[in-house]
Amino acid sequence: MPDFPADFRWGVSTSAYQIEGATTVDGRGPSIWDTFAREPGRIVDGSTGDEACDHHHRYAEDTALLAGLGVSAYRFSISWPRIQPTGAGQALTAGLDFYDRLVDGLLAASVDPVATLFHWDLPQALEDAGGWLNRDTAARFAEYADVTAARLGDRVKLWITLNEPFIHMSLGHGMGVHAPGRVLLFDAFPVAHHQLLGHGLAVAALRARTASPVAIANNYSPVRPAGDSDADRAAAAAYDALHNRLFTDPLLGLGYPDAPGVDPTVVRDGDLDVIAAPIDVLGVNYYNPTGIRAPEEGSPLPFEIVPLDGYPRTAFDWPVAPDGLRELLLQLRDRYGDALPPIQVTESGCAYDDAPDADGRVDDPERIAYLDGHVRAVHEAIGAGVPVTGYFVWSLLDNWEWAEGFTKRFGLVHVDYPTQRRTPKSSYAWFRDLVRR
Ligand code: IFM
Repeated sequence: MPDFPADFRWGVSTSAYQIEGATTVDGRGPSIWDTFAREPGRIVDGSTGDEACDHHHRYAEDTALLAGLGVSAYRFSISWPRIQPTGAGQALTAGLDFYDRLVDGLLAASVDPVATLFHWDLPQALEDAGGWLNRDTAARFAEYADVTAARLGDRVKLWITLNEPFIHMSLGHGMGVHAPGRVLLFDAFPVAHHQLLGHGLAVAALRARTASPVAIANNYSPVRPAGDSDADRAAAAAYDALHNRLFTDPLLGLGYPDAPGVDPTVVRDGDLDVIAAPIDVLGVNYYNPTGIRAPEEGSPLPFEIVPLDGYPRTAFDWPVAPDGLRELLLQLRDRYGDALPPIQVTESGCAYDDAPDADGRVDDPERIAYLDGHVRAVHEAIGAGVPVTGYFVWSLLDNWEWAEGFTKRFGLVHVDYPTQRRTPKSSYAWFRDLVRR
């Protein structure tokens, strides 16, 4: 492996609903994922995040795993309904206490706490009032950012406002396969705008409470047209605008791109200035490129997603394409030039059907190959002049993978859910050695 700058940030990521469990302790309110997971047929194995990895009780053991890994940063998310059970009003001391203990434990282990404020677990009470379709949710989000940073702002080293607002809009509100399960197709645009407005308002709230840098974590997927026809290229451009530009152009001061569904009547005077408040870091979550062709006649979508041939595949059937990460990083630099802040790859990882062998060891050579390829792609992008300053593996632990329940394992650490026993996989040792070097 080639050398990285000495101050390069190596980390791992998780999110609250996927690992914490303890969904009814200390006054936590229900989130949209508690509700959605209980609806028959929503989650492939019928599970919920009620227990997940029981991290709320086992955070000290998990902090020891982070210390053993030697990472310089840990990206976790804060559960909004743990802090404000109905998404408004006074913060719950007990909810904040949990993150306070976690943050102090991380600092004692020399691991920088990186906190995401919204990783999809909206308080159910806000959803009942319209959720992200309701402009007021943006103001509520800023209030939550304020009360959270009032308690943790002196110790969190990087704040991330939203995780993957594109996925929350498209899977949660466009296609209905994630919470809250709405099927609005392109009428989901207000969800995009109100998340971005909430981000901008939260940036201001965070700036008032902390000197730590502020970021957003977007999901990106470089787009490959299936063929050379004008129709395929137009379809690829439409998908690219939706997935890769809708949540980045306005952040970097360019306003909304010409993407399907963009509705200027939702955007009020001054909103775009709020959204374009400078950020210190752009978080980039990358898993795979997307193949696109022109849609069949009569399709409600202006594109069709097609499998990309010629790549190995993960247990999620996602293509393993490290070249896509390099391409994406170069594309961001070429697209945004001087407006592009330093990038940290805030998620990168893969699911495989990892299981302990007869000796209890979990060997995951595919994950090592995956990570090796993606880390090298980052190195090449840095060599080409892209300002990348960090790389976080998704994920520390096998965890509750949303609509896939417990069926997809992304961790460097295997979790046996019935016993909650943690077993570091061979990729954990590989990543530890990389970080040490
Ligand atoms: O598990 C998710 C995470 O919550 C958001 N980014 C993608 C991961 C893998 O699907």
